[in-house]
Amino acid sequence: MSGNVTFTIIKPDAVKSGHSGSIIKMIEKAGFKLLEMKLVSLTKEKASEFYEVHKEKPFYDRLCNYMSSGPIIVMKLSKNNAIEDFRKLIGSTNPQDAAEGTIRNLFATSIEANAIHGSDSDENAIIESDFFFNN
Ligand code: IDP
Ligand code: MG
Repeated sequence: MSGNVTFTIIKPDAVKSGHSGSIIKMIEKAGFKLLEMKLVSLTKEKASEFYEVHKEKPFYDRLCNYMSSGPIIVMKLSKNNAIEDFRKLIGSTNPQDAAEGTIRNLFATSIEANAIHGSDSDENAIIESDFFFNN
């Protein structure tokens, strides 16, 4: 059982293609409450900072270019068992492996442009939401 808070990003591909409303609707329908929300654009530097844990990965540079390629919507959400339930709602990183009806299954176009981010631990949910909302 995880805690009550998670953090999410509707990524540039999903905002660009007009899927933000449908995604937010799915999030609310799944029982998550919006604690904070805003539309922002990341510089490549800010994107690199956010994804610093992946800096050794071969896809890091492309990922940072992609995440700074257009506006994103960041949200802090609450629900019991938030981390686990949200990861279930979004589906696997690679949309080809994402379960039927998950957000990535419906809206992701590739393993990189996969529509949405979800925190992977209680600790990271706080670090990631503070990155956008507490400074
Ligand atoms: P997650 O978002 O499901 O937690 P992570 O492994 O934390 O997946 O990767 C962070 C993000 O980096 C992914 O959501 C995706 O946008 C991108 N990414 C992950 N693996 C690859 C890859 O093999 N090629 C290109 N981009 C990737
Ligand atoms: Mg991750």
